[in-house]
Amino acid sequence: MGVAKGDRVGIYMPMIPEAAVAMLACARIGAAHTVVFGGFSSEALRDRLNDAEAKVVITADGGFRKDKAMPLKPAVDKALEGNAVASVTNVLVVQRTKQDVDWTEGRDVWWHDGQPGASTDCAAEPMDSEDLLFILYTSGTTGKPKGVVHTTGGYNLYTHTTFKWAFDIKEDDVYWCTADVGWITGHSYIVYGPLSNGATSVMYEGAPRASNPGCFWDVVQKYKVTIFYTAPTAIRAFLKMGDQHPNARDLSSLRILGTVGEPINPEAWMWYHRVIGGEKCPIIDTWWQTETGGFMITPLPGAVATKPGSATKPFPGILADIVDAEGNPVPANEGGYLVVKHPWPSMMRTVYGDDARFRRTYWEHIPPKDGKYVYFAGDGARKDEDGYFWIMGRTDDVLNVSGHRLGTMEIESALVSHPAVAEAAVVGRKDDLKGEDVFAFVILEGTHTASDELKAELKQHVVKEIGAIARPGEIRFADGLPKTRSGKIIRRFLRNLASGEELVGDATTMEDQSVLEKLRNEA
Ligand code: 7RM
Repeated sequence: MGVAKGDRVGIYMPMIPEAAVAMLACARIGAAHTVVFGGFSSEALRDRLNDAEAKVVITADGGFRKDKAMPLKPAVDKALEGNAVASVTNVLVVQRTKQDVDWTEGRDVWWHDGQPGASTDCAAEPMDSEDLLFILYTSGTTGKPKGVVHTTGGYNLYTHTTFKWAFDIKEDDVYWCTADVGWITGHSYIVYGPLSNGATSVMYEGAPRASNPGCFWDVVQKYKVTIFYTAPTAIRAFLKMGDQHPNARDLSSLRILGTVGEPINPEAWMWYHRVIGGEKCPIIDTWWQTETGGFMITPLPGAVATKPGSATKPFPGILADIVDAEGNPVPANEGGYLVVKHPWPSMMRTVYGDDARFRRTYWEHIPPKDGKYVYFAGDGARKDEDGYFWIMGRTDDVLNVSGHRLGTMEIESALVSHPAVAEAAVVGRKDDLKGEDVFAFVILEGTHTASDELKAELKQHVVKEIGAIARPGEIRFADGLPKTRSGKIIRRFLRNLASGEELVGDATTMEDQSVLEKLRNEA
């Protein structure tokens, strides 16, 4: 298809081995992949393909998701409709579900038609260590996702080393990470880290669900998984489903457990340790980000004593600290901003096509000290008297729903793109299962009236614009939003209202005091 070094390739696939094959095929010929999570909508896919100016899209007819065959190819067709992504010349399609698909002659190619006759030899393209390896889009504080840029040498070095040390990988281990390849965890700890170590790795196209509450434990038993890496939201879901499911399986092969994506509550940690790990497996709570490429704060199993709920200490070579808004280190047990004070191999290099945004977002939030800039992660945290890090969550307008990052602005722009919506403000509300749930305050355009039907329609609209992961759990119609005199929405109050708490803080800076009363009465 003429893809060469420096080109970009979009990947929109289910969790099948061909997804990893596609990523590594790009890497081998020097093309950058940009994987878009299969749960994202055609609109979200179109924006990312356009931003990356992808030349080819690799997809599948569909994939299996929670007992259903979910179509993927139609979303690609829709994203590309009317030449909406002018850079795309071809679509390569893996047959997975055998669903009917529309076909654009000359553009679309079946994987199984393209493969026969192709040479099995393909020399690796020589790359500079700083050449682009991939772009992965992630949510930030504006409506437009950031294309996080990772490069060849540093990223591979760091994912290789962190995987080797934090999972203590051995020749006969069977490792399983339950993430999707559409997220950074799938990139670093399903594809690059494990495979560069020659690890035996399980890839699973499935998700915990009520219809099959033992599915994960069946996989562990069947393949004698020794190292298991998942997210707190999944652990909480299993905890709720009951001990009988894991107890009915042989999980004795497990020796190390890991978690990632959000802070793990001590209750879930203890359950994971007791019921899944049989009280014999160390748990590595790994704090890191799309931007950091690999683990930043994590215990090394057996070497660093754990505390339930703490990611413990920085990985060797990582200089992390907690500082105040001026960049001064804060005393033990005081909350502050989590920063990294020294470069590391797999740090993101820039926001694709937007160096200014890279500088602004990560390097200018905390002022430099003695001319030294620090990397600001967007998280709040504290360090205890033993130097252990406790991550407290995002300090910016980023939500963490079931371990998935979503920008409040992204969801707000999706809502406002509906003709009935004049203004929207989105906040997170604490949720036992998902960690956080999307709560939207919506002001309607004059001619539209509030109704349950409209609420349902708006939720569906967000699903269409972004994807099911962004569907608001609750929408509340409002006449006005709490704003400062300069017009900034006071999100703190909205968060209080969403969770039914008392308002915290000073309301006197508000322009219109009656707004809050009204919002409270709506509940
Ligand atoms: C790997 C990943 C990053 C954000 C990050 C945090 C949160 C991730 C942990 C965590 C507490 C953890 N990349 N986060 N891991 N919070 N403890 N072990 O999730 O780019 O999608 O999200 O996730 O807020 O900034 S991500």
